[in-house]
Amino acid sequence: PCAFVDGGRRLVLHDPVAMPNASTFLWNRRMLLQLNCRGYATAQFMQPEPARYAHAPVLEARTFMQPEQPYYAHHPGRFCYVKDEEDGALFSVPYAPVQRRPDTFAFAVGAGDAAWTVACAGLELEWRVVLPADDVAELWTLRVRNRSGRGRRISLYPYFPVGYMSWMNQAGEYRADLGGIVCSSVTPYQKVEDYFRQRDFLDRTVLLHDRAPDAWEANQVAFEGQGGLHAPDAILGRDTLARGDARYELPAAVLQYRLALADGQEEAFAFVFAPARDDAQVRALRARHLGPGGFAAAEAAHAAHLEQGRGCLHQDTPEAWFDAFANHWLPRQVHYHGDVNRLTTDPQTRNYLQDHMGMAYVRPEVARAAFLHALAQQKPEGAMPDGILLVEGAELKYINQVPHTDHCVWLPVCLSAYLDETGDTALLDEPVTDREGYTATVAARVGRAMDWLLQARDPRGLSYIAQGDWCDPMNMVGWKGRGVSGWLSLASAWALRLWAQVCERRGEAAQAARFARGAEEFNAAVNAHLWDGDWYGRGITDDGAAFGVRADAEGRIYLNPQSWALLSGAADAERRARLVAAVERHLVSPYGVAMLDPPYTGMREDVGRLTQKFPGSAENGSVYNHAAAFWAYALYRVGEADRAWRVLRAMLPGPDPEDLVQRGQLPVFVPNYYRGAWRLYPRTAGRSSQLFNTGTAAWLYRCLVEELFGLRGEGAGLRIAPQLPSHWPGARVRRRFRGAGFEVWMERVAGVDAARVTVDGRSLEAGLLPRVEPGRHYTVHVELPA
Ligand code: CEZ
Repeated sequence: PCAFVDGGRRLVLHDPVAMPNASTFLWNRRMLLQLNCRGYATAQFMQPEPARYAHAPVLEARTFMQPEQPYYAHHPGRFCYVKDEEDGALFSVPYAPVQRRPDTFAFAVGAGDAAWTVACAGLELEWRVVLPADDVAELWTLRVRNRSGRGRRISLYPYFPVGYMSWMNQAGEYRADLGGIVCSSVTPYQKVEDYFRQRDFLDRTVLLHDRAPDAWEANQVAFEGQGGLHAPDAILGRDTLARGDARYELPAAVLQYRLALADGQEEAFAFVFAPARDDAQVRALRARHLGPGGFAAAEAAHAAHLEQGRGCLHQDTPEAWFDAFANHWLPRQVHYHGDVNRLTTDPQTRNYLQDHMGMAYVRPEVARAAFLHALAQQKPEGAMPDGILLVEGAELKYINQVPHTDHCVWLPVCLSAYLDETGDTALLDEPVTDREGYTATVAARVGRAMDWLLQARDPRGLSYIAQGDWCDPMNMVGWKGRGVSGWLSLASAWALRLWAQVCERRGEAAQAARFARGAEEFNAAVNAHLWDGDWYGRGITDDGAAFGVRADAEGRIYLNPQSWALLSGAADAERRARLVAAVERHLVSPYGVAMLDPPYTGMREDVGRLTQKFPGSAENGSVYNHAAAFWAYALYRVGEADRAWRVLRAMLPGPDPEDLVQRGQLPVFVPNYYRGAWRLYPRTAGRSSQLFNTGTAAWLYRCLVEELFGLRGEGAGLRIAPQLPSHWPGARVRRRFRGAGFEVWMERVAGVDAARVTVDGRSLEAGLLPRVEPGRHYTVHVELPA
């Protein structure tokens, strides 16, 4: 149903219903727009909290971004009805609300735009949106061409639902002086202090045009009448829209253009859909964007911003489909996370740190600033807070009000990746002052975070979990204060080990030894209390019951402890072999590696709300790609290249059409999960969450750069140790690294028994290029055993 074009820069979906929820997203520094192939849209902008200018028709709950959002007829979207004035026949682009099958359909998704080309009843329409670089506005163009071989009389009705803006005050009207429909509202509140906070909100939603319409409608109910959205009364019951308004009624923005088109004639229209505060802002929007060249200038500026996120790797392998994704789309998704922090003002600390781990490969200067920003919020006792506040006045919300104990772990994990990538050891000596006014260097602060992990242990030497660790909804393992996390104990071990290495390189031998010893203690404690014969258990509850163990009928085996036991070094060779086999047997499914198995089918009060999630969704046994990415990374670290490749490849849908349809996911971002429970619910297994906020992106990119292609920074140099899957005869890669360029050519050669690396014709000792000169271009040849 879909194919990459333009060297992978664009993806085109040719069917509006084969993958009905397939979506893409666009963002700039201030807003986010998710569009699905049928025209439904979800937009948010920062005010400074995420806010909407197109709403559902009922009061919406404020929440974080959800997986598997339902789409329904009145869901916000961006549509254009097309009526034949002669016979009254109706269709709409892109597809909804009329849902008449077009003759041809193309949903073409680019880095900075989304465009539909739809041919129906002799007419061809192009419907396209771009975002400006730094302004909250959607810039839409509509082109219509008559291809019917005769003259046509038609009406076009761009329709932008605005929805239920407010229970206090909402209205809509056409404003000829402003050139469009203006819907106004007052964001509801009750506390007087909110008045002052909200006084300057952009409480209007406007649809501005470049060509004056023949008629309009600003009243949703009048527009639909009894016909409903499939056949609105205002379109089918009359020649022209009634020029209506909404007075404390549901507003909508509908325009009408009546056209007589000769055969072959084309007409074009431009629209701005945006929030605004007042008339002055509406005029400014118009002046900025609807003047000559406005859209083109905005698009160019936005493209320039996106170009900064192009990543550090370009690959050419036997899997062209994967290459397209990895060269254009994956770095874009990594960039999105680091660029706007998932459009929150209080990202979860672990997300913030991992998102910026990804940014280390894309825009390292942004990552650097983020690490410093996070460390300035370290608590006096060395712990990291649950969320990082990004703007003045932001508050910890939602899940960030629930105590999780893993946040310190991500400091060494993410910083060591940053240091390897950039060689920026000066960061470690940067002083960081916190809100209490206490100043300490980055290195000292991470050391304190490690000490915090070391003291947050129970008498067995295992990490307390409180109300969650990496797994947010694992909230009742330790809420009484005794439960421990096996995963976190292993993660602490790995973090301590990584940090011990950094200390060692800095000549802090005593610290290094202490942290290395701490790592061993954690590993030993997990081996003593949580090795279950074939795999590691997930934790021990407040009441002393180990879970994620053979004895459990549900949630018998969890992926994360296995992954991190490989990373932390807890598992010796025999245990390694056993746990890898157990994961293969219990967790590997046709759609990737599940996070746990079997999924829970009912509440387990000593594990928590994770067990209440629908079996196979999210943390309850889906193919949770973030966890799968840890597993892939861990497999690479122990040299299991083929297994690791299979895990990575399963994150990307297609090109097999059946797989694409089953997952419903376009290969333009990796979703946070695919449904699991493939034995229990095969019909829904594999279905994508369509949620593009995920730590997966950063880890997947890291896996490609450092492990699959094996181009990982080490001290002042570059370690070259590819781990291509055994069925690949070779690959070519271009890599940007610390200001130098590398052209790497890898191939399997018969008779070679260990990798041989030459750089500019000279052979390298143990694959390590000891010093990299910025500005230089290197040609690398790697011969791999056949
Ligand atoms: O959120 C993610 C978190 O952002 O879940 C991950 C966690 O590591 C990330 O930090 C695993 O738990 O609260 C919930 O139940 C939510 O389902 C979150 O767990 C989940 C959301 O799906 C992401 O938006």
